[in-house]
Amino acid sequence: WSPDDVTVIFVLGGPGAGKGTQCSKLVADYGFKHLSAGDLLREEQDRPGSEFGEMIKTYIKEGTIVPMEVTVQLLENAMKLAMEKEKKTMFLIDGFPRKLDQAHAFERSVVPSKFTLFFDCPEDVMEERLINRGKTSGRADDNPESIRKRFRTFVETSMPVVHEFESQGKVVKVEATKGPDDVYDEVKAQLKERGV
Ligand code: UP5
Ligand code: MG
Repeated sequence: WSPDDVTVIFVLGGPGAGKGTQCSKLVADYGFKHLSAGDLLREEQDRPGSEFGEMIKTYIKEGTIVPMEVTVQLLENAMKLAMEKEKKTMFLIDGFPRKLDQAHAFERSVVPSKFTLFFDCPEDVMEERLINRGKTSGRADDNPESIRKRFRTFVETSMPVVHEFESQGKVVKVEATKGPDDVYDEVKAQLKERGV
């Protein structure tokens, strides 16, 4: 496949900002293929025989970033599969890139992003959402200690990615504090402005 034939939109925002929620809505209305890096890593972690399972488990619990080779490969495989089997060309890459090295590697070796949809949300709001979800999610990182670590990684490691894309004029920022439908209305308006 050729990079000219695919459109990639990165979806970033802090833990619990609502990336997954908004991506599901976008899939229903626009036919994007939604690929969550976190979901792909959790699947790989649980895949019998995976040589990375234990490592991924540790990184996720500690809220740190899994070495990029693993994540980029999982994303690339999933993209190829979606192109071949589902004839998809439009991708929402959710929760990635969250470190500068990943951003550079992906845009160099896979495809440059069209832009980044960035969900801006205060920590206290995100924390409440995650604690709530933790009651039923079964996610190993939805506990107060892991949440604190995820917030720290987001500020220290992932925000520099957002700032770099911002300096290239490639960030579409959406305020993510209101309810899911209000946030989505703004997403749709912003995408329209960008010709999507
Ligand atoms: N909710 C959502 N929107 C709401 C709204 N507007 N109003 C009220 N409630 C709202 O939402 C979270 C919760 O809030 C849900 O209960 C939802 O109903 C509610 P969700 O849409 O799931 O938010 P999201 O931003 O997707 O939160 P998530 O927890 O998935 O974000 P993370 O970025 O922390 O998780 P992710 O799965 O992307 O990554 C997990 C870990 O994987 C990372 O910490 C890291 O260790 C690892 N990772 C890597 O190492 N490398 C990568 O490239 C990616 C991940
Ligand atoms: Mg998510």
